[in-house]
Amino acid sequence: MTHKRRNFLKKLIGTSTMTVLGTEIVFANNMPKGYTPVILNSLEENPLDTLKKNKEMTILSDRPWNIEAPAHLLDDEVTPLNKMFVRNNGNPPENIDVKTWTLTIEGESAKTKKTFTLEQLKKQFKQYTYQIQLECGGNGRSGFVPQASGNQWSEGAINCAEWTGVRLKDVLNSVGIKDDAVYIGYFGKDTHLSGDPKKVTISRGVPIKKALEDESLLAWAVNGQEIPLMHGYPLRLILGGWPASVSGKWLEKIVVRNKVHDGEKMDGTHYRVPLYPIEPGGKAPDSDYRIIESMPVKSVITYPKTGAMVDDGKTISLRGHAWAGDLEVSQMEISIDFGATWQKVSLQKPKNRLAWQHWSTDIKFPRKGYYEVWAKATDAKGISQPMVIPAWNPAGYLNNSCHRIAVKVV
Ligand SMILES: Nc1nc2c(c(=O)[nH]1)N[C@H]1C(S)=C(S)[C@@H](COP(=O)(O)O)O[C@H]1N2
Ligand SMILES: [Mo]
Repeated sequence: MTHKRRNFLKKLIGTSTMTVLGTEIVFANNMPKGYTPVILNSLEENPLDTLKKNKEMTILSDRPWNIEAPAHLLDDEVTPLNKMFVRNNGNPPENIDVKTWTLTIEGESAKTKKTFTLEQLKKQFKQYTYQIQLECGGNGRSGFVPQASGNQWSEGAINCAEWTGVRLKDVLNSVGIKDDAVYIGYFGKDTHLSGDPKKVTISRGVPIKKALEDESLLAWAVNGQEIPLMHGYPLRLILGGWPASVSGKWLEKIVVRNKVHDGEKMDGTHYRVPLYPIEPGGKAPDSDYRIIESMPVKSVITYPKTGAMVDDGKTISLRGHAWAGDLEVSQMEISIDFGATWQKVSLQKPKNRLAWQHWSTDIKFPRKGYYEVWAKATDAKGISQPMVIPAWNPAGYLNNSCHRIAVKVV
């Protein structure tokens, strides 16, 4: 229900003998002034419906929108649009006209400056589709003690959808990159929460080497549809395996830099972690931080849902996904005895580089009682997920500890 309509109803309730609800409010005279009958609250629109998101998604904040998926919603091999997490730093642009939307490539290390319409991008360059995993650098932040500042994501700021667009390298090469290029940076059309048009919400980037990878895309479609507004319509950068903050939404400009891009949220504790372990709640001098690049190995259990009740003696299937930043996942294990023993489970190859990998197994629990299923992935370099929360850092990045679910055998 719109605010207008709700206010209209409120007014009616205040002034008339109540027939708006199809019945009389018997004790209407006793209602405090300005009181909204509960029934009207329940008629209010669910913002998840308006945003075309699954009703089980969790809203972390509504200004800006930050929404995540509970782990069991991530069960699909290719994440559907309605289960993709949303991470906005500002407000999405309004009144977008795809026909006049342009992308400009410039910067001190670009040989020229060129501007493309979406039509030109689509016509002039070969199109590719890749399934790419995007994980917010702060996914899992809620696990840190003491609490680290930022959105308190649990496991669901990750997805792996199929993005279609042109290769960033094809476009950059058509503009020309100077020999001294080291980094690219993006600018999007979203607006700052303060309303100040001069303020940039976020402008991050990656080393030129990452930008020139085959899977680095300028995308206008996801899962065969136009990108939803919340996810960067009509054009976004896709740089898989790195904190998703480098995958700029509502993309209008890319700069080729002769130094590390110095855009908004490239400094301080933004997407940066201390070079060495610090005590929980501690600090490190600004010079002792590094920019997060490839994300660490991680996995999620998507079936069953935590809290599942299983009949004694019954075999059930367990499944989920695993990913490891720029690397492949080489092994997946689960434990049902709090990590005392681990069993290898079957793990598929990724659909393409930078896509997550599906794992599954069948399992029978030995007898009635409470169990936890823990899942642990190991990357191609032999590095595994930690069982406990890894290095605390001020902004709560890179919590890749094992996902755990509760199962009761009855
Ligand atoms: N222009 C712009 N791009 C952006 C952001 C943003 O706020 N503005 N958020 C970034 C962050 S922090 C993340 S995790 C991803 C989230 O992408 P999604 O909302 O499509 O899941 O977009 C990134 N790209
Ligand atoms: Mo993020």
